[in-house]
Amino acid sequence: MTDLATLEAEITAQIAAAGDVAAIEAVRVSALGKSGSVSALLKTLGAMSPEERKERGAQINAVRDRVQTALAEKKAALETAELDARLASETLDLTLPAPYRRKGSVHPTMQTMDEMVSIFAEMGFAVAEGPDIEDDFHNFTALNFPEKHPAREMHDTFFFNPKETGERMLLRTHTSPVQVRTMLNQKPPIRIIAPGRTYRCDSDATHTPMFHQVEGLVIDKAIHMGHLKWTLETFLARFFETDAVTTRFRPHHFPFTEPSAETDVGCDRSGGEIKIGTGSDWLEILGCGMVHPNVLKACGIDPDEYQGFAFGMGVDRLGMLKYGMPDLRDMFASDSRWLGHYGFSAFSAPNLASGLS
Ligand code: 2NL
Repeated sequence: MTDLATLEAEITAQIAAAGDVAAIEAVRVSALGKSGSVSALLKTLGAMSPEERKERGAQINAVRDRVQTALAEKKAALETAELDARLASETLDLTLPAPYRRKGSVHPTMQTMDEMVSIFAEMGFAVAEGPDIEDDFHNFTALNFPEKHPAREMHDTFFFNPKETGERMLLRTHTSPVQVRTMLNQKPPIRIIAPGRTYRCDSDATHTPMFHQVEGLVIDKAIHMGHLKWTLETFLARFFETDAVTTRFRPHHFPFTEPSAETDVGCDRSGGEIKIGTGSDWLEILGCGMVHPNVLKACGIDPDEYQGFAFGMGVDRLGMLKYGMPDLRDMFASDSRWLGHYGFSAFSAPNLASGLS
């Protein structure tokens, strides 16, 4: 065996014996590094005759190339093995129970919704529900929205891709379609609330793309705005758990009611927080009005025989107000510390007999 063949055999044995990437690097330095064994042989070429150099040079270069290839292959194999070992040792069984589980709680929005439902239920309202995915008729047309109303635009409403018929479904922008469906399906007298999720293309400090509403609808003979005012004042007094609630009705416009009003509650903002039932400030809290005759007609009810009132309020906003949560966006961030702090016990469902909250 020539000295070159012996050297190659030695290096090959070292490569085979290397157990990790660091050992392979050490072999590479000792063979191909600046003062490595193969490099030292290449340095001897200078002293040779041209013919000898040509022959030896080719032999040494061939050894260097084979050593280089062997090093790269072994390194790749070792890296793969190391990764496999890590993957095997770091496996996480996601089906195992978490080491610490926070006790679940009722989200403040749902607590608020339950409170509202229990107050209206005691006042004789039935709860109505409907689909989150609606069509144009139930969400807009039946509610007297003009063809070119801005709420019908892409930038205000989440539309689905059109069906083959060209019809575009949408995510309901209010729970009014639930009331439309009720009017179409049952005869007056009607006394319902429609609690649920609603959706609008809107996201900033005071708006989330999904929010919760409770709407109310009363249809009967000789219903007037006095009934509306009493209903809302009675609700607000019970919701805020004080008899001192004052209200103010400001003229407004909704396509689906005539006349329409926005309702403010009397409050005090002087102490850095909002207190309901005292003070000389006003806070807008809901919208309401007498159901527009066009809406009654679209829902198969004769406006000459029946009248009605309707109202709508934001549940998340009312919950923030009642329970002192300062930022709307925290409501849907799923932060378990926030939920632990503001959440309610699942064993104390609100009812008027034991108190709401
Ligand atoms: C608001 C205002 C409102 C209604 C909702 C309604 C439903 C039918 C007919 C007529 Cl089917 N009206 N709903 C009426 C007035 C106001 O909501 O600011 N909501 C957060």
